[in-house]
Amino acid sequence: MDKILVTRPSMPSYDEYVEAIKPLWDSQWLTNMGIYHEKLEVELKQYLKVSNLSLVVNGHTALELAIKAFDFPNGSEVITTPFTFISTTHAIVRNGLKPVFCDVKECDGTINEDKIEELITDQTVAIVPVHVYGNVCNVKKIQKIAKKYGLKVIYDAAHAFGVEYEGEGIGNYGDASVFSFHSTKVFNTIEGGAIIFKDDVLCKKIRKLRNFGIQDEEVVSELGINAKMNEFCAIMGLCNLKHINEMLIRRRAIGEYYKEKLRTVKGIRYLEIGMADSSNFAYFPVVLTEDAKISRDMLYERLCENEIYVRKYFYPLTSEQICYKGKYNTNDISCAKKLSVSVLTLPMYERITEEEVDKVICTVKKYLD
Ligand code: T4K
Repeated sequence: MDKILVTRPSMPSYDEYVEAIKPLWDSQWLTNMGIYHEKLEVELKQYLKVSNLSLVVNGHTALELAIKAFDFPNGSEVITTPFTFISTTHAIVRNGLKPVFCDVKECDGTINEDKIEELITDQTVAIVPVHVYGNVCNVKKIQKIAKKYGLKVIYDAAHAFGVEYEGEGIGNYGDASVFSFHSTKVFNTIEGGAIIFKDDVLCKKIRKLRNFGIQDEEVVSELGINAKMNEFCAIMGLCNLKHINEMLIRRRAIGEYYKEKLRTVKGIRYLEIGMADSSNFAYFPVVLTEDAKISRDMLYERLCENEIYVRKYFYPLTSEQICYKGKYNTNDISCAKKLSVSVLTLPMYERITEEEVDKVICTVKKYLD
């Protein structure tokens, strides 16, 4: 058996992809909002149940541009979570803004909505929560707070592809939501991302921002960048989207199998899915509790020795990374700290075999039981 990685990309068959990209050779139209790019935007809008969607080159750029579109004054404060991939914090800082780290909830890893208000100052302009692992934040309460204080909400929905709340696509929440379509995500375009805005004016603006700020052949009205998705990536997305429902069903089956087989193991707990109607099983995080026989780091090492390359998503907290440590606020983020030293994400992707899942389960049991 080969080594088992935390994830592998979802891919169509080789023949399906090759067949799909053939027309590109004849058309010689490879990027700059080609027909496949436009088709993918239409199909994703339908699938994600959102009224607008702008594709970009990756999830990070999606978040950075979404924040940029609001033109917040330099140095303004943005309340966010440290329990996330570094991209979330980088996107805030790279926009010249100051991250204010808020604690998360132990039950699901999302921002603790009851701790947001105490962090608001007259410098606060926005909240950037993360639907971490596809677990949905308390979107209702966050909206209420934002309305009360006149703040913008930009959701990092990188993990939340296909997730809904009360039957509505999760991308509809906040003033903006961004998705990642990186190879390691539930749905991928190799590299890619998307931005959804509530406001039509911002939606038009983002379309310029992703293309150097170009308005027309002779007019540049924004300080934009090149964030355009190319046609090869768009076609990968179109192929993957055809199979997305089977992929999600398979992920669910693996997740449920893990839970069933690990049910009796002492020392692990699962995160709740927050406000989500159901999980997309983007990741399979397990949290080691105090009665676990060995520590998270020891289990990580034992699994690696057995060629099972799980990951400590998300450790260290972004606020603890060298580039940020000691630079920003010192709020109480004890739940985030605790979670980040006790979580492990087990291998989860639709092509993992039963034999491989059984090997992961047996190995976890061997060290925890
Ligand atoms: N916000 C959040 C909350 C995010 O989690 C992310 C990205 C973003 C924003 C930014 O979105 P993007 O700009 O990336 O679209 C991976 C992903 O690269 C990253 O997209 C993701 N979050 C993060 C959580 O995970 P690494 O550094 O852990 O990736 P890497 O290369 O170690 O790969 C992980 C596993 O996947 C390995 O076991 C190998 C396997 N793999 C990876 C690739 C790229 C494959 O089998 N095939 C592949 O092509 O960041």
